[in-house]
Amino acid sequence: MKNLLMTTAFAIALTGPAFAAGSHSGGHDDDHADKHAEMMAVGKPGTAADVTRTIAVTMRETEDGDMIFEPDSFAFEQGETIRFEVTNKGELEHEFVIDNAEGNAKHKEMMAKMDMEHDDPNSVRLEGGQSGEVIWTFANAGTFEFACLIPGHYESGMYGPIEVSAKAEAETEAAEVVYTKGTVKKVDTKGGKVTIDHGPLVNLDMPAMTMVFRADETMIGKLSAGQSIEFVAEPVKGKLTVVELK
Ligand SMILES: [Cu+2]
Repeated sequence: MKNLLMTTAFAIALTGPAFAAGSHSGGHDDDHADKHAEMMAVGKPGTAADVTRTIAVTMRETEDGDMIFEPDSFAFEQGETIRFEVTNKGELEHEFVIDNAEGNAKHKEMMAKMDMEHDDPNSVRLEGGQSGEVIWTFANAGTFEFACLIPGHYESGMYGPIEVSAKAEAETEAAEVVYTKGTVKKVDTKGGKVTIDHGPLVNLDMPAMTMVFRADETMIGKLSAGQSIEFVAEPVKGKLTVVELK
């Protein structure tokens, strides 16, 4: 009995770290613990509810003997969940597999030895005329690859790059608007301009100074000389413009 218990404890101890190590390819939070086992460098299986874009993908042979995907490349932003609606418009069987280049190369080697039929969430295999789909979340930034790994097909042209760009940091910064303190020096209602003696403009990386800003009619109406304000300025059509006021 004691032995059995120890064995179980040992097994659990082993499973824990092994599981964690295998899943943390991107250093992500544990919000989908159950999906962690399926996390790959290229991302993880997505759910229909999270789909941000649907993309039609065609697989077919060409008259000059090539085999192609249309489109032949993809560009996504980190975090996007894509529904690939894949149609085999060819006569031969084809598959659509997403992975990184190394993963595809490894799989291709294995398939050259023995035709394996994948049924992983990152792939769909279709007979000529069939349609199917793959829903995938591109959780990590990087360069990945989609391919058909049926022997000979990759070499005939069935692969292309998937570029996943890192989530723009500006986006997160924009979420928390930083107001700058200032004093209105002059208001030019006709010209749509306001002169403000202001503190540092953090979002524009500008030091404190007195500067002329553009402002639309509504904004101008709220401003008068001598007034102490807190405002946000942004370039609008190349001109620094007061866009927020409190
Ligand atoms: Cu193919």
